[in-house]
Parts: sequence; C-alpha cells; structure tokens
Amino acid sequence: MSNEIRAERPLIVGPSDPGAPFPVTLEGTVVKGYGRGSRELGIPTANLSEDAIAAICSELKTGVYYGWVQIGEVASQVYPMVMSIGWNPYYRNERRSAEVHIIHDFPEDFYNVAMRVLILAYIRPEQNYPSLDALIKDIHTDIQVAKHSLKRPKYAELRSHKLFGFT
Ligand code: ADP
Ligand code: RBF
Ligand code: MG
Repeated sequence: MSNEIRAERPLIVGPSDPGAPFPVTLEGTVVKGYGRGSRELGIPTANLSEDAIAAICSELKTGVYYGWVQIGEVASQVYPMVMSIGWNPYYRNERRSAEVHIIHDFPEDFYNVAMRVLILAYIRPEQNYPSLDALIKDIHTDIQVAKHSLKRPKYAELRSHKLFGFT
C-alpha cells in the first residue's frame, strides 16, 4: 500500500509507561545541518553534534521518536519534540544524523547552544516517500502523535526529569 493512500495513523503511540530502553538521554550542541532545507518545509530541525549522535548509536535503531527537549540554560523551558535518527547519505553512510523538531515557535535561530533531549518512545521507521508532500504529511502526523502521547501521566511527569536541571 502506498503511503499516500495509507489509512490514518493512531495518535497515541507507545506503552502507557515508557519501557526499556527509555528514557534515553542525549546531550549535545545544535550544529548546522546539511542544507536539506527543513525550514523551507516549515519543519526546521535542530541537528545534534557528532558526539551526541555517537552516544545513541549503540542504544537506538534508526527511526522517528518523540520526547522532551531543552535548549540553552538548564532549568529553562522544556518543550515537546519529534526527532529523526537516520543515516546521512552525505556522510559516507558511516554515521547517523539526529535532528530534532521542537514543537514550539521560536522568534530566531539558535546554533552552538546546548540541547538536552529525553527520548521516550519510538514512533515509526524512516521511510522513502513518493513525494515531498507525503513526507511532510507524515511528519505533521508525527507531531500530533507526540503531542497526544506526551499528555499521558507517565510521559508528562518526565518533563521535569533531572536531565533538565530541576531538583
Ligand atoms: P539546518 O540544516 O542548519 O539544520 P534547518 O532548516 O533544519 O537548518 O533549521 C534548523 C534551525 O532552525 C535550528 O538549528 C534552529 O536554529 C532553528 N529553529 C527555529 N525553530 C526551530 C524549531 N521549532 N525546531 C528546531 N529548530 C528550530
Ligand atoms: N526523512 C526521510 O527520508 N524519511 C522519513 O521517514 C523521515 N521522517 C522524519 C520525521 C521527523 C519527525 C523529522 C523531524 C524528520 C524526518 N525526516 C525523514 C527527515 C527529513 O527528511 C529532514 O528533516 C529533511 O532534511 C527535510 O528536508
Ligand atoms: Mg536541520
């Protein structure tokens, strides 16, 4: 079945309580991406630095995940996020890239700032799409999945995880 005619996806994904290996924590820096133009699609993605990507390689398979994220200062605002972990074809296929779309409107860009990511559940594998529209549509569904799934108590309470500097 093609992605374009696929039935609607469920908006709650993942168990009621995050199970092993979650939560997976990631700390890195926001770096320049590879000019694939996520922003032009209306879905900017903050790309994580190499050191952070290396740290999750052994823990998680490639795919799309949701959770919470904080940028800059510790104990600052924590936002919902969706992220894609995948092979970057421009990088000799040796390493994965990890890009985080923060579900919040920011007035300006932020690069070279700290980013702390708490990954809580797997949504779906990375896919190839027949069109860019189909990719964008699926990412919008991922965003809805994250928003709905994170409202559940066991996920909502992790917004104040110690990773984010709350005591
Ligand atoms: P790049 O190729 O450099 O990753 P993108 O087009 O993916 O560029 O845009 C990502 C940049 O946009 C981030 O590094 C960040 O500075 C900025 N940005 C603004 N709003 C967001 C958001 N909601 N989520 C992620 N990044 C955002
Ligand atoms: N790229 C793909 O090729 N296949 C995917 O299934 C895919 N899923 C994504 C899901 C999310 C939540 C995000 C933020 C990105 C995803 N991407 C995927 C990456 C996307 O292609 C990337 O952000 C771009 O470079 C857009 O131009
Ligand atoms: Mg990006």
